Amino acid sequence: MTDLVTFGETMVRLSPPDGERLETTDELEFRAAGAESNVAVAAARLGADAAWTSKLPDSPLGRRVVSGLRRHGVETDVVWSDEGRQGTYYLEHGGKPRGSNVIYDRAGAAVTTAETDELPVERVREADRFHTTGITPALSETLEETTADLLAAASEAGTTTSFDVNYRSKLWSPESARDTLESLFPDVDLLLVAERDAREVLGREGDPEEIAAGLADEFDFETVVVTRGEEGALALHDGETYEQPAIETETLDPIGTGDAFLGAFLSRRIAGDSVPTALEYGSATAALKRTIPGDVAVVTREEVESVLAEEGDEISR
Ligand code: KDG
Repeated sequence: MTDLVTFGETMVRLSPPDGERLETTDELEFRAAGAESNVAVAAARLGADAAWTSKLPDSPLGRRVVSGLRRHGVETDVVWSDEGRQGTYYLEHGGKPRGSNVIYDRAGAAVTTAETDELPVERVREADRFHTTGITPALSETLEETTADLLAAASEAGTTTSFDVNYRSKLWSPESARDTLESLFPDVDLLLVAERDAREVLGREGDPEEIAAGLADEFDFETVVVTRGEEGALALHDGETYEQPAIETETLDPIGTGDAFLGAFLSRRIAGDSVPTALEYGSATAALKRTIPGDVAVVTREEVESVLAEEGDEISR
């Protein structure tokens, strides 16, 4: 049995060196990145038996995505396609007052045609956990259906499902996102949502505790995690609320922070730890991720635990 199966698109990320503009750069750094595989990487690196499933073009770029994930210990269960392309995104790193700029070039990606019956549904049904995000159903009508089918299959089989809202304004409007996401929520056990998305996409009001309670009541989630950037995170689980402060970090690359947090959180829940312990691991892994270029948390469990030990020392001093 696989501990965790994640499903979504993994793109090639191309970025000019820090400060350089896309318009004039002569160099592009090459990485593989996708919210769901980022989660699998963090979980695998921290000890979970994690797999990622998707559809990729049978091309050097598709194979590069797979080798990029395997090197972190993620098992890949991929449908290889002769049609469709490798999704790509360009990232121009910014600094104040110029923010980072993301340009998607992912239309027509092979994954957008991924249908349920070509994917490893049995594996999802047999896994301990299944994870996907709000990016996947935004990519095509086919993927909207496939995401719904996989969540339903997992839920029916007793696989614990997690879902990160991960709203991307370059893919859809808040209104269509809300409609689609709310239709998926009945098959989700653990919802992770950034406080801003909860307000601006899901139309929630009140403080983070009220947001989590409102969502848990309406959709019967077992766990709701509200992430709050520098304010940390809050989790509501089985009626109990837990708060986790963020750990101070020097940010080199913030992309993938939420995925690192969730991958670490899931790895500890899979190992049988409590929600507050899983939140601590999530927070330490998220802080470490921000010091590492690229979308994935290239960390070890020892590093995460040493961050937690230092935090413990700070608190008791
Ligand atoms: O959460 C980080 C992701 O946004 C990044 O890795 C790229 O998957 C990605 C996307 O669709 O934006």
